[in-house]
Amino acid sequence: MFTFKTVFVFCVFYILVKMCRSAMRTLQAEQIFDNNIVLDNLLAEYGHSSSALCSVVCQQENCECFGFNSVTQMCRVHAFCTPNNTLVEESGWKYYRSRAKSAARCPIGWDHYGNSCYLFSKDTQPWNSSLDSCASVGASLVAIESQTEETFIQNRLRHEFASFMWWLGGTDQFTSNQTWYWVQTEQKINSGYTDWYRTEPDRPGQQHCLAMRKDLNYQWCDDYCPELHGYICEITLGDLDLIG
Ligand SMILES: [Ca+2]
Ligand SMILES: [Ca+2]
Repeated sequence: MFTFKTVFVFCVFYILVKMCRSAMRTLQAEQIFDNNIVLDNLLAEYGHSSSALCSVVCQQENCECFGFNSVTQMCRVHAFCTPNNTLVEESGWKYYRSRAKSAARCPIGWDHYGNSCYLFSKDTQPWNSSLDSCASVGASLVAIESQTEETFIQNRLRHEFASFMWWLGGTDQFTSNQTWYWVQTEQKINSGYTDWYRTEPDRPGQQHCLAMRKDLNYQWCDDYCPELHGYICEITLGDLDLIG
C-alpha cells in the first residue's frame, strides 16, 4: 500500500508539474514577437538554458521585456521594449513581455494615464516637426478622445511651462474639404469627442493644425501649422504590446 512518504512525494511532484505548466502558459501568453531583436534599453545579456530562467532574471533586473534565443541559449533583458523602428531581424529569438511589468509600463520620462503613455515636450516646434518628433520615438501626436483623457492632459499642462500653446494630433491640412481628423487614428475629429473653444476654429483654410491654448483654458483652437508650440506625444500600451 501507499505509505505516507510515497503520497507526500507524489503530491509534491504533482504540485511542481502544475506550477511549471502554469509558468509555461504565462510565458506563452506574453510572447510579443519572433525573429527580431530589440536594440535599445538593453540591461544585460546572459547565457541561459530556458526562457523560464530568462524570465526570472528579467524580473530580478526589473525589466519590462526579455528575449530568449533557444539556439544560442542567450537571454537579453531590456528595461523597455521600444517600438518597431528599433527592431532588427535576427532568427532564433522570441521576445516576451514580463508579466511583472505588464500592467502599465511607460518609457522613462513619459506619463501613464489610462491605456496610453504621454510625453510633454520640453521644446517648441512647428506642427509637422512635432509629428516627426513623436514618430521618431514610435508615438504620434496626441489624439484626445474623451473628457477624462482631456482632463488628465489639461491638469498636466497647468504644471508645464515650456509653452503657452500645445500642438495636438489633429489637422485638416491634408484634406481638401477642411475635414479635421486625428493623425493617430485617422478618425474624423468632429465625429467624436471635441472641445473647441466657442469661437474656434476661426480661420478655416488658413489655420490647419489643432492646438490647446492656455488663455482659452486649454480648450481647442486651430492655428497656423508653422508656429512654434510645445507638443504632446501619445503611444498606447496596446501598441507597445504589439511590437513587431
Ligand atoms: Ca488618446
Ligand atoms: Ca484659430
